[in-house]
Amino acid sequence: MSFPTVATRPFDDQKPGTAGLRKPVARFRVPHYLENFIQSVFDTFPKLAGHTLVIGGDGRYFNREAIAVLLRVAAANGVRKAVVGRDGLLSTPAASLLIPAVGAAGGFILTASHNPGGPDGDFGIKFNVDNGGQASESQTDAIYTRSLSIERYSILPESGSVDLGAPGVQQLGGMQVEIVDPVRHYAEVMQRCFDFEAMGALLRSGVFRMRFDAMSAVTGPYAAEIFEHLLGAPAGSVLHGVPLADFGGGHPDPNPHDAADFVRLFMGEGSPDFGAASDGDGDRNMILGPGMVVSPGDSLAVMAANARLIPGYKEGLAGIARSMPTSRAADRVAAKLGIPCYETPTGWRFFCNLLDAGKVTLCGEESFGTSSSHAREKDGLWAVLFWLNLLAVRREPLPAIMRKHWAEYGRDFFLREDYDIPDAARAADVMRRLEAALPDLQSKDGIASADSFTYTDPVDGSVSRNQGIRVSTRDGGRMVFRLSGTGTRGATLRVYLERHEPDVSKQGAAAVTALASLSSRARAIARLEELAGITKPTNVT
Ligand code: VG1
Ligand code: CO
Repeated sequence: MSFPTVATRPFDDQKPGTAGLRKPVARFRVPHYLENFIQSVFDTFPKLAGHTLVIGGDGRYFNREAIAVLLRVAAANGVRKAVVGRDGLLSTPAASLLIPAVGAAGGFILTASHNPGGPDGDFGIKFNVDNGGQASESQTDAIYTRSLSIERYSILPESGSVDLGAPGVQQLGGMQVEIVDPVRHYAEVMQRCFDFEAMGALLRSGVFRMRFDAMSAVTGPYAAEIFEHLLGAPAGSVLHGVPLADFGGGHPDPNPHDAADFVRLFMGEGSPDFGAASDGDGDRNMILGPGMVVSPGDSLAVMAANARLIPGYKEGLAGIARSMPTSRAADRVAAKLGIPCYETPTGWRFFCNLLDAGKVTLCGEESFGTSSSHAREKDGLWAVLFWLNLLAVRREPLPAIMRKHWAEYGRDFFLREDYDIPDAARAADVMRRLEAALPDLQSKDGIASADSFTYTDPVDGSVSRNQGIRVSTRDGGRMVFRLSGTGTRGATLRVYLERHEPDVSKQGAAAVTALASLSSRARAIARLEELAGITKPTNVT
């Protein structure tokens, strides 16, 4: 069969970053831009023809228009069937779970995650393969290479259209389009992982109050169904539960800076017992209790230490993996359990080989992302349910669980400092000079080691270089420097700080206080004031 093709010219900026291609909406609106990228994926993965694809997004501005184009290009490339979330919605973890469940050869997830949405905001698209995980680095490199030489794409004429709000099967050219409930399959998987009876009893007990902030992004309908409907939490437990195209003007990143109002709810009298927030596409989670935000590394460590209490993990863990900038709290738990702990570059795709090979059960990232072998993406609501299940079994307040954990393993104070540097070339220069200074740094007083992180995948042997600069101090501190790969304007230097504190009497300090001297040391090492005129972080989370 032959399909209508359109002549085009390559764009030179379609290299996917940490998680897919992200650009301002205006860039995606340039004629042929979106079509070129999608066709580059089909050209790189010719086996998609004749198979099923999963499609959905975080509901941000331009989601529906992009899905309409994607469906027309998919149909013209011979895709047999597209399974699409109703109204074009699917959280990243829900899409990831649906891909293998429906036997799809892959899926497109339309999201720029935590980046702001709206006509002046960002849009994004990522391609996931048949196991539900993001395309690997070598695969995204191949897509990018293809995008640099593309001369035509296939697309059905404009007249073909699909009603995204109508559940059931429709036809687009030779392709079937099935519109599915975005929540149902996801909720079923969660019911297999966790003890819904115990969690429901806790939420309905009247003595336990939970608040979940969906940040006006995609998790609203998932949280309402799971917490309020299936588990019986009182109505109003879910805040900002309606997905909005511009996230209500907010920045849907669950961290103490972007979710400051929500965090304040927990910092005084009358705090809820448990809180959580999720990001734009539902793959991240921030966990809170009275008076505290659980750091990403601590969350992973506590999950690992308590995994056997949770039905889906009662057999124990094969291993743990954490991204390199994530604090080393999980390493201590792994050592005690006698299981391996792997250190990978930032970006969830680096966990997938380890998960597929059965080497790890839990994974965690430095930006409030956690998940397990149940999926090939990070999974925000899964992590919230893990904690809720834990609280329902241990019947102890969250702060008590944290204090006991620190008493046993020591506390790993952790912070991420973001430095926005409007001139991307200058930011690259800061990193280049830092790298050049490594040999000098290694011999400096108080420095235990300093290197640029290279990752060799233990499963397929692939090597990923320049994944961030690590500097460890002799007193148990660590600083990590890397450039953000998800921003669309200027550059952001991320500096991750951590320090292990075994002394229980000092574990109650605020992380900003405990890490203050490491913070100024990091600025000096990167010569931020001298090279970029920067004296303090843009924000700290
Ligand atoms: C950020 C986070 C990283 C995460 C990535 C994608 O990347 O720091 O941990 O994997 O976003 O997550 P970067 O390169 O800006 O630091 V998501 O929730 O945006 O899909
Ligand atoms: Co996300």
